[in-house]
Amino acid sequence: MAIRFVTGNEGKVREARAYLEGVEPVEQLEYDYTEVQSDSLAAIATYGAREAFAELGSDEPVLVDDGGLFVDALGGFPGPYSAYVEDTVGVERLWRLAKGEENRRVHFRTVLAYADGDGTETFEGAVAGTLVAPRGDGGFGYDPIFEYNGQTFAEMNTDEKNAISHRGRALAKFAEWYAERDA
Ligand code: ITT
Repeated sequence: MAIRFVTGNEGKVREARAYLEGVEPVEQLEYDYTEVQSDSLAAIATYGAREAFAELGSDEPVLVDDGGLFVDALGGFPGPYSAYVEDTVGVERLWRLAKGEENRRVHFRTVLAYADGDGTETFEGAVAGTLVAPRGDGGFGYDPIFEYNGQTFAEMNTDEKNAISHRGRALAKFAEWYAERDA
């Protein structure tokens, strides 16, 4: 049964599709679920997945992905507000804001929430990197300013990014759980 990935972000879908190839087909579905205000990504994703599954009808499971970029020197900013900051401040200006800091450590975190008729499960993934001046044309969002092992995420192809990224790690946990559940 296809999994409906509820998101307006095609980059997330591309990565999930590549990772889950051979496991389940992934369809993008745009539905504006309620994003509750919370510091907990798991709470935001769980609420969204439950609501989407209930409202959309059909038995097909849904997946919601909520996450963001956490800059250590800025107390974790923009964190859960990453989408808003990307739209307002922008990636280049976030870099300029943080580049004066001595500590350039950053994290990407994400929580995938999966909902079907049996309930909701969450899977978390995180990766640490270094904030750098923008490089690369691939990926999406903050990828050009996130460096891991000398390469920005925007300089990697989808499979290379999936092998180490926050989303790849969350998808790995999901795929393992999904396979065991079906067994
Ligand atoms: P949906 O809510 O519709 O899924 P969104 O892009 O608004 O799409 P979020 O609310 O989860 O997603 O916001 C996450 C923010 O963090 C957003 O600005 C993304 O571009 C960024 N982000 C998330 N994962 C990323 C990744 O792997 N690489 C670069 N930026 C990422």
